[in-house]
Amino acid sequence: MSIQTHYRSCNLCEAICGLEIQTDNGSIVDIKGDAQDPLSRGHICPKAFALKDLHEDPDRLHYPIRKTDSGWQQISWKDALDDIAEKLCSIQDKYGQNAVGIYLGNPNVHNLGSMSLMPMMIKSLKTKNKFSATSVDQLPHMFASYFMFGHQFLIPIPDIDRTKYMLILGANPLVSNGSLMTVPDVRNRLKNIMNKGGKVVVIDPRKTETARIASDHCFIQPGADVYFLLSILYQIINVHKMSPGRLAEFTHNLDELESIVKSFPPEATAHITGIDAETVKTIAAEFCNAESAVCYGRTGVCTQEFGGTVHWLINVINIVTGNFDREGGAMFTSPAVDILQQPSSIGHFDVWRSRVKNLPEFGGELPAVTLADEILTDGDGQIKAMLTVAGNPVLSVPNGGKLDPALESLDFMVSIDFYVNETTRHADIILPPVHNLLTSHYDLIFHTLAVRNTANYSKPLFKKNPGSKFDWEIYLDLAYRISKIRKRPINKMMYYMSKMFGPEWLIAAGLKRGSSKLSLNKLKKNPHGIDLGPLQPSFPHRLFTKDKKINLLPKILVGDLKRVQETMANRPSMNGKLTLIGRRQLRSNNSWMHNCDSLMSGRNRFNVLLNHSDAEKRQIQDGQNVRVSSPHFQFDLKAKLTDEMMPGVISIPHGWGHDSDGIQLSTASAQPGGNINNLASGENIDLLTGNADVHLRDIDISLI
Ligand SMILES: Nc1nc2c(c(=O)[nH]1)N[C@H]1C(S)=C(S)[C@@H](COP(=O)(O)OP(=O)(O)OC[C@H]3O[C@@H](n4cnc5c(=O)[nH]c(N)nc54)[C@H](O)[C@@H]3O)O[C@H]1N2
Ligand SMILES: Nc1nc2c(c(=O)[nH]1)N[C@H]1C(S)=C(S)[C@@H](COP(=O)(O)OP(=O)(O)OC[C@H]3O[C@@H](n4cnc5c(=O)[nH]c(N)nc54)[C@H](O)[C@@H]3O)O[C@H]1N2
Ligand code: SF4
Ligand SMILES: [Mo]
Repeated sequence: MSIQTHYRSCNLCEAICGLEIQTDNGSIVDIKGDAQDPLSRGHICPKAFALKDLHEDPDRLHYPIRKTDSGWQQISWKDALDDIAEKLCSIQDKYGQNAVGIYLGNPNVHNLGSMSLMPMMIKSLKTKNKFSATSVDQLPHMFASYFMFGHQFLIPIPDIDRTKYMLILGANPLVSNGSLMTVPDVRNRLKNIMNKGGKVVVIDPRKTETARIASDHCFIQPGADVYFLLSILYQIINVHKMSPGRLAEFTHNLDELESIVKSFPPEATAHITGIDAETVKTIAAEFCNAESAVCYGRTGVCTQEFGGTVHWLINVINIVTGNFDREGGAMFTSPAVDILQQPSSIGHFDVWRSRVKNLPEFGGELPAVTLADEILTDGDGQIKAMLTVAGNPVLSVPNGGKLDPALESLDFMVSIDFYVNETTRHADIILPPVHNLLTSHYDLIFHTLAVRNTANYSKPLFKKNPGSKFDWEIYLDLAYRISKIRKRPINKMMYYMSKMFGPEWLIAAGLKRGSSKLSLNKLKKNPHGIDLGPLQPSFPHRLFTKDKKINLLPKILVGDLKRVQETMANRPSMNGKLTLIGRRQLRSNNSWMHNCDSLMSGRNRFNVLLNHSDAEKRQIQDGQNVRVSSPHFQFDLKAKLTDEMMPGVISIPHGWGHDSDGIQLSTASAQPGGNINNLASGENIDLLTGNADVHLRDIDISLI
């Protein structure tokens, strides 16, 4: 035995937990939490151990494959890359630049190579048809930050370790391990708020794992958060008075708020939200009276009809109560490598629109819900070829049922992914990079979104085989080939330095420019990571607005209240239908990691949660097989009766539906489930931001 111990941060989810991994001669023997990691303090979840399954998975791809009449065939990297560059360019020559579409999936934001060097490849294609998981996820946060603080990534983070009152809407950090709030060990961090005499209040149509440990929980009608928040704000302004403190000096339009909220007293919104006026008044009072407080919302309040406006209101509540940019409130990180300093990262909105549905771009991306339209609708600018990187939009975007055949109809498709999944199976060529443990890692994104400033560099656990490639090598190789065909100059310094040193030289340069003055060498010598302390007040200096002031009432956001009011007056009746919301599970990661034995073993967790009263009306009993249907699709699964669901609302996890041939489902214990995004029409979006609204309001459920 020659056991070696390695330390690295896990980059499967946003918590970036420190791992202590033991290997013996190339095999992983043990994975546990690194107790000395200053952020995660030894915490891990079951997915960390599944890194071993990922490493050993016989279904994971190791070399490029091409689809042929007799199935997938291995090809050389050179042939694959030459062919892809040539095909993408010739399709653009024939049909125009925008004929190549791009979809970027979630794991890219967890991947150093993608965050630093993928832009070279993307830019070389010069297409406006770019899509990503952002518009099925956090776009509303970015939208609100862009318009209020002048930068799409200047995202407020709850100062969870010091707050006395945390109001959580549409997030379940106990299962997700936190999002746009890198917060490993969140269970203990939340418990600490309560142990210190503070409160945690959860607003969610489901009494979630987080709600169960919180001080209080209120059910809310899916999509009604905007009304709840307007009523909270009404109370703050009319009863408790605004107390922005030092923020008043650099916040525009504070005095105009009162007229904006005047039509939303708690009595006027209770029938829509399902939260009675007294409860709203109590929450507003508690929030205002707490020594410090923070309101935080996440995917449940992003992927809905008014996601953008909800996130604006959350910021407004934190600002006008003085719980912004101060201890215990919503704060901002000072990351050792500050991606916000790149001028190109600031963002933009509505510089161009999608061809078919005329939807605005944000930050250079169009709403993912309209990707299928852009492929299927004939005409100038139609997408004829696709490049997907680390994504599975067939399962993750409403409506997957339309996207699936759409991808099959393309002239050419290439996917960069180490699995054949429901999306990549449509590709002509799949390029697999090496997986997480074989790469070095510095988390450019999640240090920027963390509840504490830390910095952590991870060395690769194993050396990759000479015949395999890092993600960033694939990006550089494709960018080089495409630029050569196009006779366009490539950024030589970026290309050659990166070819030679990988993305690490960019991290070294970023650290040097950063305020903490760390060096890559120092990080390498500190494998547990370096603590840079709690979040510090940084406004107005950190603001990116030209006048260094907070734009409290951006016209575009205030303007959306018209839609809010119209919808309030014309809520459609449910006609006996149910509303379907999604749910995440600890042993699952969106649509992937379902091939990991250690996660999939045990009972089948793919079920529909419904309230006893809804079950009784339909004569459904616990554990029975039921059919869930919408006008677009249906599938069968087991019913679990529970009072954790709000009456009229049911919950099914997303990311499932692995029922096609030849995909990553060799594991005997794997649970195929059904694709909830197939139930969607793909028409539901937040009209302001273009983010997907994943709530489905036309759902039937019946015994089979
Ligand atoms: N109904 C409903 N739909 C949702 C959601 C919901 O709550 N409800 N949530 C949405 C959210 S928040 C998100 S983020 C999206 C996720 O949606 P996507 O990003 O489209 O899908 P993932 O399941 O994350 O896709 C992961 C793919 O990336 C590959 N992969 C993993 N790591 C790497 C890597 O390092 N390099 C490469 N090249 N490939 C890699 C995996 O093999 C897998 O095929 O789903 C969204 N869809
Ligand atoms: N184990 C695990 N961890 C993950 C992931 C995973 O798939 N598995 N995915 C990762 C990704 S990509 C992301 S983006 C994060 C997401 O992180 P979170 O946002 O914390 O995750 P969710 O569990 O989707 O929490 C959303 C909550 O919103 C509630 N909700 C739904 N609709 C509404 C509504 O209209 N109003 C309100 N108030 N609540 C609503 C749901 O019931 C749910 O409890 O998690 C990340 N972490
Ligand atoms: S919580 Fe996230 S980062 Fe931590 S071990 Fe689990 S998957 Fe990895
Ligand atoms: Mo996400």
